Amino acid sequence: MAKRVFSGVQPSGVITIGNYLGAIKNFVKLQHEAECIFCVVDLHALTVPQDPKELYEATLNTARLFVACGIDPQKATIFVQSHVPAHAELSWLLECNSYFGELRRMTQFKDKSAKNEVVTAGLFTYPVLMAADILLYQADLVPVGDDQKQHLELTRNIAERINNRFGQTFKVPEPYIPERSAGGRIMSLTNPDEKMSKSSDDPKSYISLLDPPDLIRKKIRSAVTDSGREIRYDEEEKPAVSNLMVIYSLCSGLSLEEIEDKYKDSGYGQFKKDLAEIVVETLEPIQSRFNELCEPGKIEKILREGKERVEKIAAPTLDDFRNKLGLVER
Ligand code: AQP
Repeated sequence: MAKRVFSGVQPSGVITIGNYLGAIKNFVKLQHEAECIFCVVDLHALTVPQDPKELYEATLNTARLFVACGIDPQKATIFVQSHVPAHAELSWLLECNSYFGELRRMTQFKDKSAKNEVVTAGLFTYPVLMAADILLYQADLVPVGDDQKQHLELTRNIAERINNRFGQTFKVPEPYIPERSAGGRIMSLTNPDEKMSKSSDDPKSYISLLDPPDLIRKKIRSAVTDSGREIRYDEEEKPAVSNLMVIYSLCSGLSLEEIEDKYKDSGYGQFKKDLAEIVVETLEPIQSRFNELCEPGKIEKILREGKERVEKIAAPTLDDFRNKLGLVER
């Protein structure tokens, strides 16, 4: 039987080139090898304050960008998390089988709670909702960026705990995470010690998939570099240039060695100029497909069909777990 793949993206802003290279590019690849389910995880976005109108638009745009990036709705299933109430229900059932201590150790919670004035209970239990998203579909494989490694480990622990207590209930999923040199963690353009994030307050720190060409050129021109002028891949000594090289490599298809060789006699200026053009060329077809998908009703139809498909997959797993917990049939 084909392996099942599940992953999601939060509509907490416009998808960045980090989300694309770290996760979505792999979604596109995996749809040819496995049964794929990709979700716009709007309930996750609610864990930090959102403007309702922006969230609404970002949810539809995230789904449009899935398709624009190459996910084929005939091959893979695309849907919105909140359209399938089973996610929230399973999340509660899993919360009652998760521990305060293990959630307190999650580094994303520590980072985000330090940055946000308002720390919601939802931000704390976020990783359990993520576990529910994955376990509901008995997913074999979860393609994510490396910031989600710890959450995935927690998902596996929760699944194993429940299987041990109640008998086989959930498949224990495997992570699918690229190395850092292959896009697993694209860093901020303004601070190479921080991950690129779509919800950052500083738009210069990220390239969004919908940035117009001139803005992309400007952001890459002003991206921080390291001391010296050598184009060399060295995460320790040259974190900023190494990050730009990963973006260059994944967008152009050239290896890191080929890039080093190509720029052995030039400085950062030429490298950045070329990188900007390569990123513009990579995003141009995505942006034009995105514009086509803005036609009223187009993405909504894809999302309705997706919801109907996944509801059928989710129901038996949720019912089985409800029975095992002793909840009366409905
Ligand atoms: N910088 C990154 N490099 C590589 N992969 C990344 N991902 C996120 N940032 C990078 C991966 O993209 C997928 C979708 O991420 P998400 O929307 O679920 O949330 P996130 O991981 O919290 O991403 P952001 O962009 O930083 O969102 P905000 O700003 O809302 O927190 C995931 O597979 C993620 O690993």
